[in-house]
Amino acid sequence: MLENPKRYTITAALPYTNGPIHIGHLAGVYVPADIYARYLRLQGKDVAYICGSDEHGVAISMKAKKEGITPQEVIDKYDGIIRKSFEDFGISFDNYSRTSRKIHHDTASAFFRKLYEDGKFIEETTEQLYDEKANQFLADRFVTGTCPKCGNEEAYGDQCEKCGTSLNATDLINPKSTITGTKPVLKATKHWFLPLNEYDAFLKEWILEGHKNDWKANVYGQVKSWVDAGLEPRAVTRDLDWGIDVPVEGAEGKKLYVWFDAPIGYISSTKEWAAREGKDWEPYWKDQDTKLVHFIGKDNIVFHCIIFPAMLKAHRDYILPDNVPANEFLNLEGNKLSTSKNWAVWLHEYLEDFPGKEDALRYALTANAPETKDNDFTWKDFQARNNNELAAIFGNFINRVVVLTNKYYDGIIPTPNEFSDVDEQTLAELKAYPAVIASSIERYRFREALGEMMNVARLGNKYLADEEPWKMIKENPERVKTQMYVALQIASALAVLSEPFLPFTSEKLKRILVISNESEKSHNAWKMIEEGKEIISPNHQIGQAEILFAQVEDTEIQKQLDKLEASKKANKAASMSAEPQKDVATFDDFTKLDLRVGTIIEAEKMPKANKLLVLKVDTGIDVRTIVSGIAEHFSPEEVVGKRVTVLVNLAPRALRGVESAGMILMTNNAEGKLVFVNPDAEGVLNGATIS
Ligand code: B3M
Ligand code: ZN
Repeated sequence: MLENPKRYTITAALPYTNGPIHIGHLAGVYVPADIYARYLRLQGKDVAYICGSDEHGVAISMKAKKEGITPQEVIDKYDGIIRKSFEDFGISFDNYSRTSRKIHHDTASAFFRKLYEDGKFIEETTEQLYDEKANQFLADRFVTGTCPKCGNEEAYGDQCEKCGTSLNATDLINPKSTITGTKPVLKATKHWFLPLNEYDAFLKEWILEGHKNDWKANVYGQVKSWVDAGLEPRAVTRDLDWGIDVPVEGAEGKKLYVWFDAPIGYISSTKEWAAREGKDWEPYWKDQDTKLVHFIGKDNIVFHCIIFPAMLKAHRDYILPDNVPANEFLNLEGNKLSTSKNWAVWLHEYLEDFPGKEDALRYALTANAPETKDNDFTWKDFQARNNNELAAIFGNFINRVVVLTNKYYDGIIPTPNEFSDVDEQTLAELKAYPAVIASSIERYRFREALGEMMNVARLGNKYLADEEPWKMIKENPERVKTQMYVALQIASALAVLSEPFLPFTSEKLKRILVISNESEKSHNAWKMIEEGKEIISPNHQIGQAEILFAQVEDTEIQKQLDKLEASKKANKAASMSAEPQKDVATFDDFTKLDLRVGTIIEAEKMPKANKLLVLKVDTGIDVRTIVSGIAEHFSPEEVVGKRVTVLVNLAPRALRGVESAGMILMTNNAEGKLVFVNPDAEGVLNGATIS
């Protein structure tokens, strides 16, 4: 672990531009990385916080096919949404680039060429599945077929989602191209592989021995199990039509594997930033005194701890990450987050639904961060965190201090008298917090750090509650001056210490307390608190109280829960597959059936039968009795007056002694509920069988 580095390069995983950002991404990557970057800047450190859109790979091509637009349209759309939502949410990237930009294509190509020229790759020709109709090789996800393990007929080329086995596309029985539906053939193709097996000793020494104690157990454990299982050469090129061209002869029509180019995106984004800022990018990637930290989710560990480091090592002049504090996953209301199932809280939607509550989400996600195990986000917890913690503890303390200062002193900070023991002790406690918070942040324990920051607000609340200046003001106004002075020191410390976690609140609080962001004081504020120096001094004029954290109301929470409920229904509908078509009926067969529109005019339960209703139906020809097996789904009152479709020439038959002359047509809606045939009835899907 690098102590006191000269500079920091902090990367956050480049999001794929095939969908917007959701709370899982935020909790796992962007919020912790942002806390870290903001904290370091407050220490006056030299920081490059780097990110950008990951715009290559099969995920993008698939999305384009699905939406019927071009890959370029897909990436433009989602890059726009993602970029704006990050900005509105206060994620303080120094640069947010795109891997579709020229600077990245150039950087990634040059990287590949260097390794190629230095003989770091092996070339191999293998047989891959090829769609002759579409004239293209099929990436794993473009092939489905029968899983050789469990017989699931809809397994993908890389994985069977039924039994979880990871597969090669060539393992599938009866493979089918998802592009044309045809059966693919095997065709030889040449690719370049990075021989990871040759990096085995390097990885063992660097991570397994070198980072045994400072890397998170979940990250270390995953790396160890990969290395112990034995590393194999990994293809770094693909037969695809979307991506960066492989820049060597004999590679026409081939692209770089997305996981080869994407991490190089960190480097190109740094270059773009440095050029704009008039800096040199190289020390941020090549100087041994730079601390490189990758923030990622756990599904990206192998790429950041094994493959990318092997690439950097092969290039010979790059530094390696000092740490990769990957997080576990965040679930939502007990279920796995899923883009395709729309089981998510989308950042851009959150920002619309909860204007001005950016920090409430940052807080809830950090307080409940999946740092050591998967965690669950629930809307109820979110509401409680905002109302019972942010508003009731932090907001309440600030409000009391600002209101009382205005009430007693017209907002001018009083000159304290002699400190009591309690004052001395409170100020001493306050002084200790910056180091405690810093230590947690530097060990990537952000939820712990957040808890300590909130303890500063608790300290303030306790001080006021014990001292009760509002009772003292009549009998001993001089004592109250000291009390309010102490409370104001805590409030101004909160304005500074909350900045990494709650940047919007910190800014608002600085505005209320009139702590200028530009001033010398604000820049060194963290250190000043540590040294027990004043951030705001006697005679300083503060502003009026404002609400820092508005309540989150039950109705707002219910609205979000309803949204999720709607996703659940839609998923259920999508997963209900239509029954296969029956045997062909001739036109003659069809004309034998006499279907009429009718109205149910009377209904009663068949005695001693749970399922049957005896109906009187006006068919337009006559009024007849029909016995229908719908009593478990409808009460007699419900069906009277209903317009229905009736098969009137069905041979009559007696049910429990009542003759039934015809049949009323029914179907099931997406939730499996029996409904009368009416294609526009709620929830009736295409393919619903009429019977
Ligand atoms: N786009 C994967 C992901 O979103 C990927 C990260 C790239 S980081 C270089 O999970
Ligand atoms: Zn299977």
